[in-house]
Amino acid sequence: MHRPTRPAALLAALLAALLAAGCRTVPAVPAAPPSAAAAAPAPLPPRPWSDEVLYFVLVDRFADGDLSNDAGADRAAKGAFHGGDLAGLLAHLDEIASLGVTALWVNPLVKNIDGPVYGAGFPDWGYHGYWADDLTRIDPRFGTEEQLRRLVAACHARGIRVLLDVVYNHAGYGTHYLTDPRTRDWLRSPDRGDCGTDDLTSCVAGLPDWKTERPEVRDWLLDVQLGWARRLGLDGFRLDTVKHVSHDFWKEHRRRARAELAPGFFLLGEVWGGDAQVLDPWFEGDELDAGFDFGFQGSALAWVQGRGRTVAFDRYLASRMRVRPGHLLAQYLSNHDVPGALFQLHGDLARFRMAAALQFAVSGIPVVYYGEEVGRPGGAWPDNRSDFPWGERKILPGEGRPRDEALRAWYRRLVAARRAHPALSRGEHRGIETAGDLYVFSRRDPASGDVVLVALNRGVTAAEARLPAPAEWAGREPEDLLGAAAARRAGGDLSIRVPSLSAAYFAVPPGR
Ligand SMILES: [Ca+2]
Ligand SMILES: [Ca+2]
Repeated sequence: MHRPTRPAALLAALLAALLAAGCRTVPAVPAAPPSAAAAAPAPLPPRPWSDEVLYFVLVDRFADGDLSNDAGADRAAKGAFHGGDLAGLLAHLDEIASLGVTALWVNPLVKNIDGPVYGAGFPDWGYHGYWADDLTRIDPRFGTEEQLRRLVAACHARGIRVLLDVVYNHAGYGTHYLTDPRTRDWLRSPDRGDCGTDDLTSCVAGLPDWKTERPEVRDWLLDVQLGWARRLGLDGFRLDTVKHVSHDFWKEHRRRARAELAPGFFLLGEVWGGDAQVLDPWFEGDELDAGFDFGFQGSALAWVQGRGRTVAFDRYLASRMRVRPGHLLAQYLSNHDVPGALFQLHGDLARFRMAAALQFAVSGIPVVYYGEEVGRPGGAWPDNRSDFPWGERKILPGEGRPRDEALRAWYRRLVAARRAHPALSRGEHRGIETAGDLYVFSRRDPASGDVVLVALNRGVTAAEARLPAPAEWAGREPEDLLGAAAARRAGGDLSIRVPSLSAAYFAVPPGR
């Protein structure tokens, strides 16, 4: 197990500085390594997060740009490091940027535990970054702090914001923090038998649980993580295991993030089982800006497969609009903790494309999980974390894995439509056709006058309908932004035809 050593002089200097600043508590361990000389990348101008399209990448599984940090990597082992790193992500950032996404979420990048654990029945390593062993440095298997800073700068240069995944709740299995005399009393662990039985004090998945209720632990964790954000110019955090840390902690976290970073520093939290109602306690106290919508994947996949009545699905989508004002849901079709959508659909690309069209046509932040836009098969854990498919391109670790360029073009179209039409991101939702397999709803943004009619046909034959044309279209002819369906005016009405198992976004160009 790695044990960091730090110069005594640095410790002394930090202590002196803290005492001089009149700190109430003296941390037992330094909050941060010596600050690097490079300035944080310049921030992007503010823009509403409701309009962002977020891309989530597991760095180890994307692109290997530095073979020299691959010691111990084994691409044939599902639970091992595969060699992907910040250098690879930086070198191939345009693979992501050219989709049109506007924000990037990267997994935790701090130093993780060195060896594997065997609880899953196979050697399982911290390639995902959620098993921290040293919060004060970047895992060399991922790269360096300077590379992460360069990544943030490269993203900002492309207008892309960066969210770093941060875990405040727990450390990695067997972390050195359990034995370090400075921190050993700061954690609960199963080995000691002192894990609690409630959400806050239990040891999630047997992981050592930080005693975040102790001010010195809380302050040190906040010092370390907010320090990363400040030095790297991050735009926000994706927060792990939110329900396992107290509301008091999250309120202090928010207060300090605003005071020390930026008023708009964005906080997207993982509250397991989250939806508009479940997340509200964290929104009510303004602890988070946004939370993942755990209901969307199942609801959308069920509907495209013909399960459940359309009117009930429409009620569900309408209920998503009742999120507390100023806060957002984030909807995903796949992530690292659930079986992916394409896998759940048994590879049915037509229904997968419909589900993706739904994801980009509802309020909240659409989250694309790396590779699903090119048909990465995914699967149940751990196959849901397989290598990014690069096809014929000579990029490890996913070189040679097949990819679906037509599906990628579909995603580019969805992202472009979403970015061009504020109604898709901010509009009001209203069900129009909700009786059968043809489902039509409108998204209407009063501020811009933009209206999009979203039509999906889950039936096995083409469907037709006659609908009132939105008044905002003022006699102009709509087109299907997705290219498959047809609409024509018939007096004040609109006659639409949607092919079987397809989706359409009907709109007129905005701002005319
Ligand atoms: Ca590497
Ligand atoms: Ca906890």
